[in-house]
Amino acid sequence: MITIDIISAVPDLLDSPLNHSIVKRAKDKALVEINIINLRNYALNKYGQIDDAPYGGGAGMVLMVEPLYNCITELQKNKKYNQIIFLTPDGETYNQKTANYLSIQENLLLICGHYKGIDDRIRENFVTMEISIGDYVLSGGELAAAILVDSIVRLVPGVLNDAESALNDSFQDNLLAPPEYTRPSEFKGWKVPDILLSGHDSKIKEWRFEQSLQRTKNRRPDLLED
Ligand code: 6GU
Repeated sequence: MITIDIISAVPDLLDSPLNHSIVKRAKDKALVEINIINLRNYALNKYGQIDDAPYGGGAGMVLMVEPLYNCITELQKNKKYNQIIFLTPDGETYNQKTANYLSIQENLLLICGHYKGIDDRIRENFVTMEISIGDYVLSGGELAAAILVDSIVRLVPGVLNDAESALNDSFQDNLLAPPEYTRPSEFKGWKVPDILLSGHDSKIKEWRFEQSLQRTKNRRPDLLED
């Protein structure tokens, strides 16, 4: 069982993505536990303050060190985290390899910041991994955290059934997935490739591999260099 705790100042942003589809099913089957911790509960005053203007000036607000410190240390009383991950555009770019690694951990803590960030002392003293989901800026780490959780959960044994198996996913073997079709076999004159209707399993497997390879060469040649 993997437990993922997520610290957020905007927990509502995580609601829908973590309560539908495969992630929901995994939670219902008790294959994963996901806890969302509202940073506001660790606010310093009755106004619910958790952020402040940056020292040295500049626009935007920074999440303060003390609420985060209190929140993290309280969570650490109950659990030893394998990784404490800060979602940030200046982190290491996320990929399937990192998803695979995270999916075999027991306890993960994700920290979502404002786009402007968090007091760096939290990064210096608690954070063990910094992850970005790509070279663009989001308003906060929540949507990135939802993406991490989704990609991790689908890799946890028992979450996907055989038909959905993550082994067929794009990237799992550094190849993009082949094209897929379903009924009808002909629509407006557009035909499904004959081979897929042939019932010849080994030929179909070969065709799919060839398609995967071609797609990867055309679209993502960088994946083949690894
Ligand atoms: Cl993880 N956070 C934010 N705020 N922006 C991002 C990101 C993360 N990854 C890419 N852009």
